Amino acid sequence: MKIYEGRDIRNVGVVGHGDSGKTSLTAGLLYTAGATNRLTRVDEGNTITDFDEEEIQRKITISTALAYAEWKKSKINILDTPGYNIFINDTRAALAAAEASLVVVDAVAGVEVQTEKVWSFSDEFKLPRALVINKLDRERSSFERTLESIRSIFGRTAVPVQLPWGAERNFKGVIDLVGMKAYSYTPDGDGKGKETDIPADMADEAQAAHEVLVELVAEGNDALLEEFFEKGTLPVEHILDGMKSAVRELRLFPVLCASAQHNIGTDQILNFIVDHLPAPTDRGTVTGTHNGKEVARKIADSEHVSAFVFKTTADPFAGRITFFKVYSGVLKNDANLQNVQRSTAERLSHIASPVGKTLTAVTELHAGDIGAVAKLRDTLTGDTLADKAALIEYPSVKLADPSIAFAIEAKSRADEDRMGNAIHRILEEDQSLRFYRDPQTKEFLLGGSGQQHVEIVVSRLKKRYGVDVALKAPKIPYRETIRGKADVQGRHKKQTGGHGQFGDCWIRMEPLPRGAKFEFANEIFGGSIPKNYIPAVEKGIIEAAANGFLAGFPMVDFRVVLYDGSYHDVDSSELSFKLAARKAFKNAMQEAKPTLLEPIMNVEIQAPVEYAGDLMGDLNGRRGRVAGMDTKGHTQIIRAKVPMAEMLNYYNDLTSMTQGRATFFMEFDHYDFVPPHQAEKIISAAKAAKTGEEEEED
Ligand SMILES: Nc1nc2c(ncn2[C@@H]2O[C@H](COP(=O)(O)OP(=O)(O)OP(=O)(O)O)[C@@H](O)[C@H]2O)c(=O)[nH]1
Ligand SMILES: [Mg+2]
Repeated sequence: MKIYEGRDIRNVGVVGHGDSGKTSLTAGLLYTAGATNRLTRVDEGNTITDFDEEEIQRKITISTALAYAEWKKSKINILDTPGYNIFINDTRAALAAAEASLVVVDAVAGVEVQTEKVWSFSDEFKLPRALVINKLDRERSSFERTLESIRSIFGRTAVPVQLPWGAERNFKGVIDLVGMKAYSYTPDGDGKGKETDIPADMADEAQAAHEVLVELVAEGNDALLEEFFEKGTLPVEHILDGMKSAVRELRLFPVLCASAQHNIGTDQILNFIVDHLPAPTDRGTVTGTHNGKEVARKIADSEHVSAFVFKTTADPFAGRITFFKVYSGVLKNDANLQNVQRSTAERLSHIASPVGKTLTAVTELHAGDIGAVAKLRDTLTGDTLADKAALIEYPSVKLADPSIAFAIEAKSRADEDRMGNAIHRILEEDQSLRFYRDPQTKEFLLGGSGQQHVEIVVSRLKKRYGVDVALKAPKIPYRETIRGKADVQGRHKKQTGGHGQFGDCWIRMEPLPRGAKFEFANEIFGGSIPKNYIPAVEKGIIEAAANGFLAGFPMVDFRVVLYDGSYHDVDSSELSFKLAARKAFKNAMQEAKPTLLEPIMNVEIQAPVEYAGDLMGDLNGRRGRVAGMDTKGHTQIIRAKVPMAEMLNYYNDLTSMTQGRATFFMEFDHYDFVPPHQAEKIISAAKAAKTGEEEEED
């Protein structure tokens, strides 16, 4: 393929709420630019960017995919990102490689929760952006209503640069408000509009919209503003120039029109991307660190090579594929680079420009371009690859932590043996997953952003690696503690022929604050217990505490003081003192008011404001305590502390309460007392389980 210089490259993230038509729009852009020889469709499972088996089956984008379109002597790298809340982490990670975003809005639904989310990601990366009102062919779609919802949330600097020509079934093209021309399209055609004059019945409307646009373009630029007031309008070249800088300075967010389904408007969008969105080189420099100091690197071919890895995929056949953005220098095929974070050398053989799952080989990639390479050994997402002569480390994007975890159980011994390895490969690909073993419950836990996220891992384990596992709700890691004090003796004495066993200790036990775990103090003076047996007493207490008292949960947050005892010259041993300590522990628990502790989660919910009342009521029923509320646009944010035991099915409940329009995140916060009546149930359930186990063992 042709080699492009940075100034002729555009890296565009196509972002938006789930189902708004990002993948379909990408398909339209690729077809119009001649990158595919027909219009591919999500519903037919043949798009370039939703190529993964799970994506085809579920008809949703799970992970960002890339393809490039060549248009007007430029290379447009399109990042087709996920829109569903549980995969939105991946969208954020992908935007690290973009200079601009195209925010797709469904013309029926208007701005939705994830539209606001991707807007805030674009803010975070300071990306110039345009909005595409898509699905204008659909029944009950409305350009005006959608524009209204856009402007009410993102402000009046979101302004149309096009108007739709026709509506719903009769949507046939767009009116360009800069050049003041109309473009009509053949539905499902080649995406190339036929230029005509603006139809007479739309002339007034177009003129009014033109003036609004021109005024906004002039607003931030004194010279233009003066010219505008003098002449009442601006020449096309000046509008174009003014718009270009207004878009780059985030003063203007142009709104375009499309039907991705029927490939209407796509050539105008490609023109817009090339003409108005910035090239990577326009950004000037990028900042990284070297030896702990901040350094700036020019985005230019003349610099030493450096590249940032923003994505990794793990294909069971092709192996690992690394996606990177060349920030500086010219990356030649077969280059030897240093992985800066891991201090290892990597050879980049067969560098390529990705088109979905296909890798188009290239001889070199210039500063600002995006590329892919297979079979790197140590490199993972977030790493920097750089010329040894000029090392630099770019900051990686920190992803949100998982909001939900399931216990994962291998179906057979063979599955168990292979499970860990396979999961680790999947984790390389998706850094928003977590896999770990709960030290207390001994369960393997898989954390993700939602149930479907974790289910996809299960499905991939089976299809890609032949590993069969089942998901279960995780066990709650309850703990035990005490609320009162005790002062007791523990005595162990056994006489069985030969020499016997004798240990005797006096302890005080008292509660400690939450999180203090365990303290042991020795206050024996005068040798009532010889020094060498004292560690055995401590060990005995620790061992007994690990198995709890009430329901077998580990006991925490208490202090034991050993202050007296007695021993026997012949019969005493470490074992006897350990056993004496265990007895002392049991005796102490009778007095010290043992009680259960449960994990309390920090929960943050984001939902459209109209659900706030229902959500608060529901949290109440889950023993939740609301800690704060906030509104952002149409989104209500609720922060609460809720017992983990009440949150096991929250993902499903929240989805049905809000028709899937809410997201939530939770993390462990602290342990707190279980209310008595809940505690009774937990204790009797634990006892029942224990008897069950013992019977099985018999
Ligand atoms: N009528 C109509 N349907 C469309 C249009 N664009 C997309 N669709 C349909 O909307 C559905 C979702 O389209 P996608 O392209 O998968 O949407 P997406 O934004 O990529 O979805 P996610 O990646 O899952 O967030 C599909 O059934 C498309 O056929 C459009 O312009 N008009
Ligand atoms: Mg998609």
